[in-house]
Amino acid sequence: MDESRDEPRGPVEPTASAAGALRPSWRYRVSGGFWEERMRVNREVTIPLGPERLEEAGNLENFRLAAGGGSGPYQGPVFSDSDVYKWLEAAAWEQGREPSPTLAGLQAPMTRLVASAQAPDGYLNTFYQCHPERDPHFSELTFGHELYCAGHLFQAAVAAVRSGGSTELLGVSGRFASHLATVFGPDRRQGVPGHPEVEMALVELYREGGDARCLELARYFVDARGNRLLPLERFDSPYFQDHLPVRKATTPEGHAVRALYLAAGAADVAAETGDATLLDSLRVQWDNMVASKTYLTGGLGSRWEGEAFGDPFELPPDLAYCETCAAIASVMWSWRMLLATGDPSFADLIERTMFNAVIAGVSLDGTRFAYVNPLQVRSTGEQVSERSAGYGRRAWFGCACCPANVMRTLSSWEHYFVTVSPAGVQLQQFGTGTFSAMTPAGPATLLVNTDYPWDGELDIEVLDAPGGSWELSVRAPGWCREPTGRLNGREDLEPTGGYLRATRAWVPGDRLEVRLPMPARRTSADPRVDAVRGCVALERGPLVYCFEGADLPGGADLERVVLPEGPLGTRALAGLTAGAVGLGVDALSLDIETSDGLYKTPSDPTPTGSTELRLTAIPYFAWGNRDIGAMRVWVPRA
Ligand code: FUB
Ligand code: ZN
Repeated sequence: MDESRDEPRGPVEPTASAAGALRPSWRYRVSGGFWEERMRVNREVTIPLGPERLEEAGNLENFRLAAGGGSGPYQGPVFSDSDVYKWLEAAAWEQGREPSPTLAGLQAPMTRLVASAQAPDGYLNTFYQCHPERDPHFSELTFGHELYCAGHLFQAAVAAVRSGGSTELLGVSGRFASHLATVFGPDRRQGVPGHPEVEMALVELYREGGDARCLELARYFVDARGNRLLPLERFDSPYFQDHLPVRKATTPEGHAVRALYLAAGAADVAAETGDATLLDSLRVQWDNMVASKTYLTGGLGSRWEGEAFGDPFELPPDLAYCETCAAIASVMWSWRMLLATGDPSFADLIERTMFNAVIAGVSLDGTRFAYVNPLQVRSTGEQVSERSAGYGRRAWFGCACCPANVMRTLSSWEHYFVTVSPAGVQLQQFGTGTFSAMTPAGPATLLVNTDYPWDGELDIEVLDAPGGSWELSVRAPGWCREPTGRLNGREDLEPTGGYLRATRAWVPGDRLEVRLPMPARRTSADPRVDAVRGCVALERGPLVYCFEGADLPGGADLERVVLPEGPLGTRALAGLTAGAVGLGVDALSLDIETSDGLYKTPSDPTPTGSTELRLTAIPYFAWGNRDIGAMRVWVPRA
C-alpha cells in the first residue's frame, strides 16, 4: 500500500509485517446501482437519525452525567456508551467517503462530550462513573461491558483518523488503552472481557499508533480466554466462549456476537503475531460454522436463549434469532480471514451475509431496524419481545446494539470491495463505481459498470494503468455455476481458485467483461436441518428470496402454501428498491382438515384439496417493508 497517497483507510489495516495473503486496497467509490442507494439512505436518513435517538434513549445524557454536567439517573443498559461510539464510527467513515458539514456538526459536539467524560487516569465508562458504589472498576467483567465499550471507542477513534478527521478520540483511546495495560496482562490482573470486542479494537489501535502494549493486551485476552476466568452469572462458560481456549475450539459456541467478535479479534492477533496455529483453528471454526450453523441468509444464532448458536443443523427458520449484529460480526471475521488466506469463500460469505442478513436489519427507507431476523414469521404468531420480527422493524430498542452497527457497516462497506496482493488486484465485491489500487507495477484505476445483484454482468474498464504487468482477478462467486470472463472481446478466461484472472500489461481502454449467469434457482434444505426438511428456498445470484403474506391473494394462508416443481420466472418489482427483480412461481395452497382439532392431520395426511396460485417471491432483505404479516423463505415441496 502506498502510504504517501492521501486515501481514506478502512477498518482493518494490517501492518507491513503482518502475515496474510492479501491486503485491503484503497476504498472503492460506489457511484450507482444497488449499493449506492443503500449507502445513500444510510448517509442521508439513517445516520442523521442517530443523535436524536441516542438523546431520547439517554445515551448522551449519560456522558454529561459522567462529565459532571448532567442530571438524573444513568439510563439504558450497561453498554449504552457503545451505541454512541458506533454512531461516531459510522459518521467518521462517511466523512472519509465525502465530507458532510451536517454530519460534522453532529460529530464534533459528540466527540467533545465523550472526551469530557474521561477520567484523569484514562478510564471511561459512563455506567461505572455514574455508579461509584460499584467500584473498583473491572470487577464485574462477566456482564460489566467496560472492555466492550472501550473496544467500540477505539474503533470510532481509528475510523476518525483514517477518514482524515479529528484525532481527539484517538487521544482519548490511547489514554484509556494505557490505563488498561496497567490493569490487565500476564503479569498483572488475570481476566477477560465478558463480551469480546476489545481484542480487534486493540489490534487496530496498535496498527494506528504503533503502541505494542495494545497488541500484547489483545494477544493476552485471546490467549487467556477459555480458561474459565469469568465468574459465572446467568449463563455457563460456553455462552462466554470461556470453556475452551480459542485454539482448541472447533466450532463457534455460545452467544453469537461474542463468539464472532472474538474470532475477528483472534484473526487480527494471528495476523500481527504470525500465529499460524491460531489461524488454522479459526479456519476450522469458520468451516464448521458455514457447514452446519449458518442460515441460508448468512444469519447466525439459532437460539433466543442466550442469543446463541445452537447445535449443528439446529437452524429453525421461525425461531431463528439471527441478530443483525451477529451477521455484521460474521462479515468482520470473514474479511479478516479473506485477508489472511486469499480464499474467496470468505468473500462469498460476506456477500451472502451483506445482501441478505445485514441489510434486512434496516428498512428500505432507512428509519427502522430489525434486531432478530428469522426466516419465517407466522401469520398467527405471538410476538414475545420488542425484538420479535413479527412486530416489524422498530425505530429503536431498549438494547439498541443493532441500529448503529448497521450504520457503521454500510458506511465502511466500500472498504471491503477490493484487495491487493504481490500479484495484483482482486475485485471481491461488485457494484457500479471506480477504484484505484496499487498494483505491483504502480497505481491503476478501473471503472465497473453493473446492475448487480439484479443481473450478473460486470463491465470493467481500465482507466489508468502504470505500464508493467499485473494480474486482475474478479471473484467468481460460489453461487455461480458458469462464470466467464472475456478480455477485450477476444480472450476467454476460465476461473481458477475461485477467481477469473488475467495477467497483462494493462493499458487504458482494456476491458474485461465478466458474466455471472444468475438463473433463479431452487435450493433444497439439508435433511439434517429437521425444521425445514423437505422444503425448498428460492435464490437468484447472491439473493435469497422469501414469500410475504402481502403478495398472497386475499385470504390465502402462507402456512398452507407448497411448491410443485416448475419453471421460475423473473419479474420487475415495483415499490421496493430501484431495479428490484422478483421471482414468479406456481404454488398450491392446500386445504387441510385436522381430525380432532389438534395439529395433526388424519392418518392419511393427503390434503383434501388445493388451489393453484401464481406467487411472487421478493428478496429477503426487502421483507417487512409493506404491511407486516407472514413471511417465509423455506417452503415445503408439493
Ligand atoms: O451485550 C451487548 C450486545 O447486546 C450484544 O452484542 C448483543 O447480542 C446484545 O445482547
Ligand atoms: Zn445487536
